[in-house]
Amino acid sequence: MRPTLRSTAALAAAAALLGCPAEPGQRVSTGLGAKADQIAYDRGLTPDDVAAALKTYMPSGRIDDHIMFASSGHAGQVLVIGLPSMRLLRTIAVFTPEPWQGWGVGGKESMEVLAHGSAGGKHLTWGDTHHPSLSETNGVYDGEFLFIGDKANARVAVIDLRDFETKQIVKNPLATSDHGGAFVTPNTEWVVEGGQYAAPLGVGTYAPIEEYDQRYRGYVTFWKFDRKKGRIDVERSFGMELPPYWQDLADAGKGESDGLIFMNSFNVERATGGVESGNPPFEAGASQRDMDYLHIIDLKKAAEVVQRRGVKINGFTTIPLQASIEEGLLHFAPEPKSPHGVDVTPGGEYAIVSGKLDPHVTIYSTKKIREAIARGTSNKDPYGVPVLDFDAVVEAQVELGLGPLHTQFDDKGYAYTSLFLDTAVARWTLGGEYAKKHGQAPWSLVTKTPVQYNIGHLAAVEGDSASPGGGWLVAMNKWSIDRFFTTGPLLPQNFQLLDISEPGETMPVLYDMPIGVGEPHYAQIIRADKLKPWEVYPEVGWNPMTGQRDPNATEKGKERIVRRDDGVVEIWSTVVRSHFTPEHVKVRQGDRVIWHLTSLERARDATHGFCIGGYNINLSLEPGEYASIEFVADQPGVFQFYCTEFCSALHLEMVGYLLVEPTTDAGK
Ligand code: RUQ
Ligand code: CUA
Repeated sequence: MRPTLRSTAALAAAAALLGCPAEPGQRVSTGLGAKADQIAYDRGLTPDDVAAALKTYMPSGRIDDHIMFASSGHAGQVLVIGLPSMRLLRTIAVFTPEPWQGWGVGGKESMEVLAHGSAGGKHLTWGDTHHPSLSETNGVYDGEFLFIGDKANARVAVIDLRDFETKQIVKNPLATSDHGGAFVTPNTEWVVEGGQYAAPLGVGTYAPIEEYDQRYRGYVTFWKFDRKKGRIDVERSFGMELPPYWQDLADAGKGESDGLIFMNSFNVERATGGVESGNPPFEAGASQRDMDYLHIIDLKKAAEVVQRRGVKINGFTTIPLQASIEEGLLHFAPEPKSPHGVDVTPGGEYAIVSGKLDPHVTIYSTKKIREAIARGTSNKDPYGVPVLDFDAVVEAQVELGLGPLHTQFDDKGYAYTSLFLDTAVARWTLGGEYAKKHGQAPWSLVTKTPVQYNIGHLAAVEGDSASPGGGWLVAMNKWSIDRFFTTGPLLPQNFQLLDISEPGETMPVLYDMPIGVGEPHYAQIIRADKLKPWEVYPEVGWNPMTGQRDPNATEKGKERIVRRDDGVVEIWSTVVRSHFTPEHVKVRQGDRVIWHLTSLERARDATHGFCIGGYNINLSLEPGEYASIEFVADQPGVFQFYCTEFCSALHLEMVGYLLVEPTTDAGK
C-alpha cells in the first residue's frame, strides 16, 4: 500500500503548495480542498504534519504492509506492530505469564514451556527481552521463526510465526545473564547468545570477586536450531569460554564474512567495582582504556573443534579458552571505546562498531581481518588471545556525533546509526562497492534527524539482513518526557517513525507511538507478505506445542468425565459457541483434576477463553486449539468456569459450574 500513498498526486501537490509551516490560527492550503484546509487550520497542523498524516494514516480495514517485532524489555514479551500506521497488533507472551493469551496461568502446555526455561532453580515469571531475531534463509528474513534473548536470566526463546506462540525456552547452563542474543546465522543453523557480566562459568558456581581475573569468565553460546522440529537442539549446542571482559552485542557474519561471529566487549579493564569500599564505581572503572576488544570468532571452525576439544561445564559442552586460542578460533581487534553495537553490512564486507564514548563509528573490513589472521600476530591479551593490529583491520572511521549505539542499513547504500547523547539518527554513506553502486562519496555523514528522546536501538525495514528494504526506520527512544500525556511519574517510551525513502538530507519524523507496556530494546521489521500465519489451527484438536492433533482432543458427542480410583478426575470437554460441554463438573475436595479442552470452532477469530475463578486459571482457546489444565481442587465451594472472550451474543451464557464438594464439614 505504501507506494500508492507515497505517490498520490495530492501528496505531491500538498508538498509543492505549502512553503511555510502553519501555526494554530494560520491559514494554510493543504491542496486537498476546503474541508482539509479547514481541518488543518482548526488543528493547527503544519504542511509537514499533513504530509506525515497522509503517509501513515490507514483507513479502516486497510492492513499494514510491514510488521515490526519489538522486544518489550523487562515486560518479558514481544510486541507486534504494524507499519506505517504504528498500531500495536498484539503481544506475544514469552517469559512472562499473560492471561489474555492463556500463557502461564494454569494451562499445562504453556506452564511446561515456562518451567523448562526455569530449569536450574527458581520458577521464573519474567524476563528482560532485548534482541528479537527473525529466522533467515541466505541472510534474508524468511518469516518462519523468531528468537529472543532474556538478559536477566540468560535464556533464549523460540517463537513459531505460524501461530505467533512461544514454543521453547532454553536456559543457558553456563551463566545467569546474557546480552548478545539472539542473533542468527544466515541460514539459522545457529542462534548466538553472548554473555555480559563475567562470572564463574556454570550456573551455581561460586568464586569470590577477589579472584575475578582467575576464575570469572565471559562466554558465548551457539544454540543449534533444528528447523524441521522448530526447536533448539540443546544436545548439539555448545558454548565457548571467553576472558572475563563484558561481552556485548554480537552479529553473525554473512556473505563475505559467513562463518564468522563478531562480538563487542567492554570493561576489558576488568574493573570489579565496589564503591562502598572506596573503589571507583563500575561506570568509571570500566571506561578507563581507550580501546576494548572486538571478538572475532570462527564459528565454522568452532563447530568442528568442539567435537574434539569440548568439555562439560554444568553438563553443557564448552570449548575452553585455551583450546580456542590453540585452534585459532578466537581473535581480538582493538575497538574504541566502550563499544555497544556491532552490525554487519548487507554483503558481509564490513562490521561496524559504535563506541559509546567515541564520536565515530569504526568500520572493520572482513577481507583485512581474514588477511591479518592469516599473517598471524604476536600481540596477545593477558589471557593469550591474539590481538590483531587496529590499523591492519580498520577500513574507515566516520565521525557521526555523540553516543553512537547501533547501525542499520537500507537499499540505497546508506547506514543509519543511533546517537544516544545527541538524541538523533545519523544517515551516512557506506564505502566500497556500495559507494560505487550508488554513486556516493564513501564513508561520510549525510544528515542527522533529531528524535525525542535518548534513542537506543533503531530498526529499518529488514535493515540488518542481506537485502535491506529501505522506506521506513523506527527510532526506539528511551525517554518520552513531554511527548504524551503525563501518566504519573512512569512515562511510556517513544517509538518514532522516520521516512527514509528519499535520498539525501530529507529524513523526517512522521509519527510518535507511545509504548506503555514495557521497555523495548531492539526490533526487526519484515515485509508483511513474507509472513504466512495460520488463520485457524490446521485441524480440530491441535496441540500448539506438539504441532499435531492431541491424543486427548475430544470430538463432539464424546465429552465425558471419568473418576479414577486414584483420586484423579479426568474431564474431556468441548468448546464451541456458546457453550462448554459438560456444564456441570463435580469433584471432591483434594481431587486431582485433569481437564482437556478442545475448541470445535473453525471460524476465524472465534476464540474462547476458559477461566476458573478462584483457581488462578485462564486459557485462550483459538479456533481448533486443544489445551489442558491440571490442578488439585483444594478449595471447596461452587466455582464458575466461563468464557473470558466476548465471543457471541450469548457469551455470558457460556459458563458452567465446578462443584467442589468438601471432604469435611468445614465447607458445608
Ligand atoms: S541494547 S540500546 Cu540490550 Cu541492544 Cu543497545
Ligand atoms: Cu466463548 Cu465467550
